[in-house]
Amino acid sequence: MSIATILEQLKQKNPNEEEFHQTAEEVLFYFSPVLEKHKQYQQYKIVERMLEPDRVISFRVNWVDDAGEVQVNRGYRVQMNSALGPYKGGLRFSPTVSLGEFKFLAFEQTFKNALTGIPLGAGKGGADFDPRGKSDGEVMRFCQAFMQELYRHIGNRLDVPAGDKGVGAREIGFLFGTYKKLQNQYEGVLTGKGINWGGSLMRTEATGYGLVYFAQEMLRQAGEEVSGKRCIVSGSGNVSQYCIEKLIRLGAKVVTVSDSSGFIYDEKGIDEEKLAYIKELKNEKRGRIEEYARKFGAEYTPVHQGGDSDPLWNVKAELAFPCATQNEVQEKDVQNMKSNGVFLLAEGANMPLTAEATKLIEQSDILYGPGKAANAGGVAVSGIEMMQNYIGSYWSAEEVDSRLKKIMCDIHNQCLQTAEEWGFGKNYAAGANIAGFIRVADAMIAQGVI
Ligand code: NDP
Ligand code: 2IT
Repeated sequence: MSIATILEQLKQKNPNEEEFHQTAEEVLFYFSPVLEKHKQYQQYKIVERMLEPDRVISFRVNWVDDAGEVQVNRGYRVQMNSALGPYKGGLRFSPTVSLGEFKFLAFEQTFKNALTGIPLGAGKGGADFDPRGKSDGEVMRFCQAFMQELYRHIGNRLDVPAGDKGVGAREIGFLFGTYKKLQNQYEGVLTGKGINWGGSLMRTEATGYGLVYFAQEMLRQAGEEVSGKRCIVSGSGNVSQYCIEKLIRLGAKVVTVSDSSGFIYDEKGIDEEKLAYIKELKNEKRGRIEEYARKFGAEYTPVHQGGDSDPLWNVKAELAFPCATQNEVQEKDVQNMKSNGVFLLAEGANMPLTAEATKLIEQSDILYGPGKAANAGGVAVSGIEMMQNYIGSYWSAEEVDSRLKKIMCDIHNQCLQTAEEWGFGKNYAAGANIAGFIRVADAMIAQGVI
């Protein structure tokens, strides 16, 4: 079956899952030469099978809020592919989530996890729960109720969730505590755990640091370096905070940071003291980024929904790191970045570029690091956390950081080598998708039609 027919059938079979269609279209675009050369991938219907999750779990989550009112939410876990290892991928809590969003994220995760070289399958899940504005007690009760159902579907060698948007250290703690209570067993089961109860050093930093290590490799290819560059970063959560930290430590100047309400432009640059304030504001006080402007005298621009561009991406810079959410960068934003001299964009978020923005950036001379490669450091250190849980022994921050660096460097090289091998020049997206695909496809063929 041709790629076009596969995509057509996917849309018919899964209506209203636009983000899943978007990622499938972007990924499958590169597969024609691979399917042409390796007929067994067609014979065994590998692409069609990869697009159909092994299992989708959807469940009701009931909990009681601080006012004593019963709340009803919906939880999900998409167990996408287990050819390479146990299902692995984060949990997202956000009021707007849908099944299509989890399928897009789980599909991306399949290729990303394969690229890490660690034996990890792929999954993703979460709930239509908004942690913003909730008390710690409400978040705890929600996490307990969510895990009361999820616990029967996950396990150390079965499915190992972690954090994602809206799920950080606090939520992982409540989820882990509930799992342990229900199973009466102390096992790894989630990653991103606290460092004195089974977590790995450097997991908190891993996605953001890994993103910058990946960008460093891209820059090295172009005879450039991070030091001295002006950078624009979106988001102010886990990925952004540690992306900014690593950029600052490598001598770059970061001039933006944002949240879902608006963005900060700080011409003087974010330094370590300002970053410590951002961490406290977002991780402890759970406040709005606008407060940064009042504290440090920077410019704040509230978000305008529905426009064809975001002024954050029109701030003059050389390096861009979208680290908030999907489809946050539109075609016009890429045009603005080009005119402003941005010459590298590496994705901390999953699919932060719209389909049109992705097409445009791939035709431009901006170096483009796709999320499934550039943000793989998080899941890579999750894999390293799982290894430590299995062996019951823990490694130093230096050890984990050096493994992370090596993995990001290996992913970078795989992308370039694979792109070149398949006639896509220096296209990192082509390399990432094809390299990840071949690894999963070969394992699926070896394991039979199951
Ligand atoms: P967090 O919840 O820690 O932070 C998300 C940030 O993005 C917050 O600043 C949030 O603002 C902002 N944001 C959320 N929704 C929107 C929106 N619709 N428009 C603008 N800004 C928004 O999540 P993470 O940092 O963990 O995740 C960020 C991205 O990185 C996601 O795409 C995630 O899938 C991806 N990712 C995460 C990994 C990880 O290890 N955590 C690994 C690989 C990828 P507010 O405070 O207002 O909510
Ligand atoms: O998108 C991602 O790679 C993550 N949210 C991290 C997944 C993980 O299992 O650490």
